[in-house]
Amino acid sequence: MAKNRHEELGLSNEEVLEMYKTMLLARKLDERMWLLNRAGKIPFVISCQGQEAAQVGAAFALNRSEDYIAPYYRDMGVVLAFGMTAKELMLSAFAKAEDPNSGGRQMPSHFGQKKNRILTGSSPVTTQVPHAVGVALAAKMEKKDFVSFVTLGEGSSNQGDFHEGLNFAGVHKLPVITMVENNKYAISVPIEKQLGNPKVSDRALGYGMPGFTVDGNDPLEVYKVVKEARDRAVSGEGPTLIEAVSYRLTAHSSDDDDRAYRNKEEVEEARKLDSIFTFAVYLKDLGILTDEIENEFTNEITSIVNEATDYAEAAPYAEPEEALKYVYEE
Ligand SMILES: Cc1ncc(C[n+]2csc(CCOP(=O)(O)OP(=O)(O)O)c2C)c(N)n1
Ligand SMILES: [Mg+2]
Repeated sequence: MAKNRHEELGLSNEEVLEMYKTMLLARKLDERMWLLNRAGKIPFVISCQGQEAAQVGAAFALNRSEDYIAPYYRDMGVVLAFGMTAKELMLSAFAKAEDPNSGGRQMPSHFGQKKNRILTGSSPVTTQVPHAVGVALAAKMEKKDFVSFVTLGEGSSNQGDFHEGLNFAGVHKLPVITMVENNKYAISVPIEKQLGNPKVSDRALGYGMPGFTVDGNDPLEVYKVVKEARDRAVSGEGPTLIEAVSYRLTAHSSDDDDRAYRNKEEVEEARKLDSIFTFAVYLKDLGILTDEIENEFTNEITSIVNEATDYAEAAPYAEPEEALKYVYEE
């Protein structure tokens, strides 16, 4: 019998099943988006595949009705856990008027949804870091109990915004949790050509905050470290830097061909650690994920993905006259 690790973290069987279901929904939506892209129906995909465990593990450790998040483009698992729906994500993929992220104005995966406290992001990577730090400053000034959570890739952690944001957060002891999703590539550039010190979390020392590197394929490990970071943040102990290590299982985006810079064997090796598979094994070994529940999840998710696709495909585009709406004051 496998060791029950979630009980020690205060997570119920229902909660871990919900985590798994959210990871699976992210994966299945992402897979559908690739098919739609290859069928010429949606213009662009940038995947969460390989990072769902880190995303969902982290999101479940936050207060999903009070905390603010500044996600990056791969964070489908984070935004689903924070209340964005499959239908809303598909509306964005199809760039339809009803897309709550930007009404079809931004590229897909540029998440933003006020009602779920999801900060809108820009295309230049890492700009979300100072934004999230600003939200944490607001929490401190207004003496509120929420925290701000921001994610980025390991390649993006070399941008100036990372240093500026984290140093400011360290100086002012702000309630912000920064999670670097280290998937070992920045487009075609492998990790050894990106980072002088391969351990991103070591940089925390320079900013005066704790830093941790965790297995990004293990949602429970990520949950634990984010939960502890949140506890410190709300008790006034300031920010935390977390690095969740996994692997990018797809090409960088639907416009990239990763066969040009990495071999199939490397990807196949990484697939063995894919959390969609390994977390299911954990839950099955404990008898929590039964065949019956697994079938139920598969059927439910298939119909959610189908309905979201059909709805978004049939939905109208924005009127041309709307193009400049929100750009200038009206
Ligand atoms: C400031 C800036 N420079 C370059 C780009 C082009 N670009 C988009 S994603 C990306 C790679 C980012 O890699 P990483 O931070 O590791 O994130 P990953 O895509 O691997 O999740 C680059 C260079 C950009 N969007 N913004
Ligand atoms: Mg990367």
